[in-house]
Amino acid sequence: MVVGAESLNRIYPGGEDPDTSKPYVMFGGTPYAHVMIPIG
Ligand SMILES: [Cu+2]
Repeated sequence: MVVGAESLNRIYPGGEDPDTSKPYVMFGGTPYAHVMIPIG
């Protein structure tokens, strides 16, 4: 996880039903926003 960059919301897609096969923003727009990056 990559934590603490609000600007990530403009780079990676988010939303409530993200494509988890690609990097996506979790908790976008909150202080807990971070990018989830699939591994494996
Ligand atoms: Cu996460």
